[in-house]
Amino acid sequence: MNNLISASIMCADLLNMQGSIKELEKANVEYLHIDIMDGDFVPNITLGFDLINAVKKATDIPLDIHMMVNEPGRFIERMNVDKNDIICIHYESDIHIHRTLELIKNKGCKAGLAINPHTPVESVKNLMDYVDMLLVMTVSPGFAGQKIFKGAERKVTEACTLLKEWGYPDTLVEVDGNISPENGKKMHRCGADIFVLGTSSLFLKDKSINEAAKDFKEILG
Ligand code: S6P
Ligand code: MG
Repeated sequence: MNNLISASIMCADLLNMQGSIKELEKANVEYLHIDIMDGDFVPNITLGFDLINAVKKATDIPLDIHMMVNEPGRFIERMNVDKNDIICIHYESDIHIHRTLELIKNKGCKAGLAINPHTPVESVKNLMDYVDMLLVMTVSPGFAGQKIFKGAERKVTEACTLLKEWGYPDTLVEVDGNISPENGKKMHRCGADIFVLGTSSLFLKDKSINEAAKDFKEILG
């Protein structure tokens, strides 16, 4: 169990991305979470590949790229990443998911696999040899500012238990969606390692990023 913060930059000040990244560096967040959406796999369109590559040049914070696109294998080559970065694809988005995970591993970075709230954890068992991080979505993907789904605690607990049972105790478990300090604490108790923070806890009107990140880590203990 870790307490790593992945800052969701679609929730940052998009007109001042450089300033936001500087603040996130000062706050010592462990990852920058970059949401890529195609308007097809999810009903929204957000950040793109040119932004990923520009952010990569601007900071040493590792990237945590969350691909919410159909057939993500088409885009893996477009991304400039290194061994500390994660490219995460959705189980539901690709018929040839094993081949796409291999493509990601061949780039030399870490491979992440995400599952939607309705996808059983058991579905990913045969893929875990190719996966460094399992992202358990705690909302349906597509938008910031949603409410955590009711089965989230049970599902994250199940994911952490099954990974150990299957022989993958070092595979990281990430949670994404409405991770407020209160929900973060619950997810931490369930065994999650990486916490995607957006409008619920890091990008707030009444607190700086630095203060919000510090408060979140303190709450996890
Ligand atoms: C949503 C996306 C997420 C959001 C994050 C926002 O589909 O994958 O990464 O950016 O959940 O956080 P919050 O606290 O607004 O839910
Ligand atoms: Mg995300």
